[in-house]
Amino acid sequence: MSEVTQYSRRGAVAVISIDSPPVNGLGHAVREAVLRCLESALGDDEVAAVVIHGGGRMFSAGADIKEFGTDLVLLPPTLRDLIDAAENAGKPVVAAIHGVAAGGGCEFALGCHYRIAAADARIGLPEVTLGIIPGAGGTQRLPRIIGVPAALDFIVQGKLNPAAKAYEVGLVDELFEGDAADAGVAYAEKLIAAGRGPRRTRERNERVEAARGKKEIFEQYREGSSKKARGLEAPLAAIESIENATNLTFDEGMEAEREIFARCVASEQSQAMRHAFFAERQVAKIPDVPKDTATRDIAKVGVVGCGTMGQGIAMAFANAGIPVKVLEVSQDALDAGLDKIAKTYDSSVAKGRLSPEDGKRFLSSIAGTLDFGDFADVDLVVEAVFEDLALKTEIFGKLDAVCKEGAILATNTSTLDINKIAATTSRPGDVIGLHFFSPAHIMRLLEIVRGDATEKDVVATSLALAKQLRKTGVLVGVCEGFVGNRMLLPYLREAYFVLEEGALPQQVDKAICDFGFPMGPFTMLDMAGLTVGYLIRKHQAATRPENERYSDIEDRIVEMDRLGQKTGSGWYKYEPGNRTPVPDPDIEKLVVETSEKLGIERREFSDQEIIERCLYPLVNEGAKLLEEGIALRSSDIDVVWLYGYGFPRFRGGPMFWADLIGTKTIYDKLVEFETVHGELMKPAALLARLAEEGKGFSDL
Ligand code: 3H9
Repeated sequence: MSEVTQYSRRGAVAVISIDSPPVNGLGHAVREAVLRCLESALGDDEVAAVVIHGGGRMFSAGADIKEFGTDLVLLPPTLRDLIDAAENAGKPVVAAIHGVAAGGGCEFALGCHYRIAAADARIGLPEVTLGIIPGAGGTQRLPRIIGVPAALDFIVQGKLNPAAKAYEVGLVDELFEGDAADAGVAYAEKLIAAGRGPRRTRERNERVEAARGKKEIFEQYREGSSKKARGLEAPLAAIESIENATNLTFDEGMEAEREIFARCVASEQSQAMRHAFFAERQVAKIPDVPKDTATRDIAKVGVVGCGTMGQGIAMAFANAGIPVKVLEVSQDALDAGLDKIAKTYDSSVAKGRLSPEDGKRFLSSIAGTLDFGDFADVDLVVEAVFEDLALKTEIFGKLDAVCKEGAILATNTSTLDINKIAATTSRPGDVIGLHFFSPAHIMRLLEIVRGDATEKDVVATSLALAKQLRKTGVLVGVCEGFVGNRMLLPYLREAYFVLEEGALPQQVDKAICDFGFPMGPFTMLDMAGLTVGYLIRKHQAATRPENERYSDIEDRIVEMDRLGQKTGSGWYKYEPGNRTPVPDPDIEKLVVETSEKLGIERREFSDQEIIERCLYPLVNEGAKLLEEGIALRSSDIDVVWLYGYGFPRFRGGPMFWADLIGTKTIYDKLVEFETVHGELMKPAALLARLAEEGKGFSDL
């Protein structure tokens, strides 16, 4: 017994409970305590079998990720020492899994002689999602238990699998309902009665031998993985280690796994992915809004506007089991919007992404209305109409008049000043921005925009709501474009300038894609449609300094009625029914003519230069957002870009990536850019300070 374990005896069965909330991570103190319990059990003549289970919510979430990169990982007993001790035990050891057994937690169970799992448990080796491979024998033991093809699926996909699946492939021996310790003891008693002894995974060679020399299994898997997990090192490293299990002895395979794990854990990709893991958990922690802040109940929701955004928002709520009323100004507009929603569900059902029952249920929880009076009983309204301040304030006036006291009034504006909107109501404390990203029922990011007067419980409710909608909510302050779109602006601006100076859209897109984004800026623009950007630029023209450089190429494309994918052409052209962008000689001509008109001599661009030109100004804008307090933390900015804009996870987000490159390198380059391209490239004061102090954004 210790602070992190409980030890008890039930007849001839010793029960070890791992008791280290919140997730029973196998940090050094836990490993040491569990090993001590195990030694006690094995040294006790009255004990005939041992059960290991997790106290609290789960068996174990695996190694303590915070220990990576510190000496604690290698401080004995290591996780491998602990697992070896269980496997080498002379009495049967049973792992009784409930909740989650992930990573090292699952590996611990694989080293036990028998495994049973609660029917609703989830089991897996998600290490690749952290840029590493299972490093405590998972790549050697799992294929010995479930065979090579299934082990490849488990380890390379890195998912937490339902217990039923784990049972089906033979990872667990039995499923149970109810308490894990009770089930473990009952199972152990059955083993004792049947005279079953230890069953050591390391000795079960049959299934790995079956795959010996069969290179094709692995080649095929590598090919698939390079396509699906473009640019990622860990899946390939995991395949290498599993292949070793088939060709080497257990001990040799373990040694090779240790080396591959060490290589992965030290890689920039793993550092970045571990950063992302903690960043997305940190994001919900708001210094002045404590975790126990009471939240408001959100049981019924209203959405104003049934255009593309309104439809997606309505579906996001419906999919989370929250009934929605959607308001439009005319019956025609309402019918068209609801019809589109029905079609979207039909298409998800047809593609097998949604069961017909769910499709029906979700659709039936969305009702239409033309009457603001129908919002009298809703707990939250999200306004999702066109970006026009006068229109929005008019709507908020109506909402203010009809909505019940305590209802949250949210706007989905992506550019407008929420404080101005709030000020026109009698309840500015209830007003907040909920900035969804299109398609709103799919995209994970939700920017939660806190106005000057927004109440803390409205912030807390919005963060909880994001979770309920299975989204990642990031709290940001009021400014034009908030965090995401404000940083998008310099990124796109430089992409246009680079065209004027010599590159072509397909070259810029390829460079950005090779960097790891799912698509480059021009493909993205075509997909999103060019109209909104056009209108925003026209709106901004009034405040743009006269001598500021401005690229009008995209305006001219819009004026040619090329509005993006939906019209069959934009920056690229598209074959009917095909979303693949095809480079268009007409656009190349337009680009070259623009350079001529501007008197710019076109030149070659390397991919590296494109990355620096487009992404350094994006980081610089991030620095300004931190200076202004619009973003709380640099890691919040990373989360916005990971979830809203496809910034490659293996680079951790723009601010983490900037730290890896070095703030000094980025600052120096921006200074150089400023001398050539002018004021727009001027480094932020914060970036200058960090560069001078030799610090990164994560030091803030
Ligand atoms: C590994 O095992 C390597 C081995 O192969 C080899 C070693 C040699 N470590 O997610 P939650 C924290 S690699 C440290 O909100 P949920 C988390 O940050 C590991 N901390 O709960 C949060 O902290 P805070 C492989 C961890 O119920 C708190 O616990 N394992 C770890 O929504 C609650 O977490 C994985 O990749 C950890 N391993 O989800 C599994 N796990 O409260 C990683 C969590 O301060 N974990 N924390 O913000 C998960 O996927 C989820 O936590 C889990 C529970 C699904 C288990």
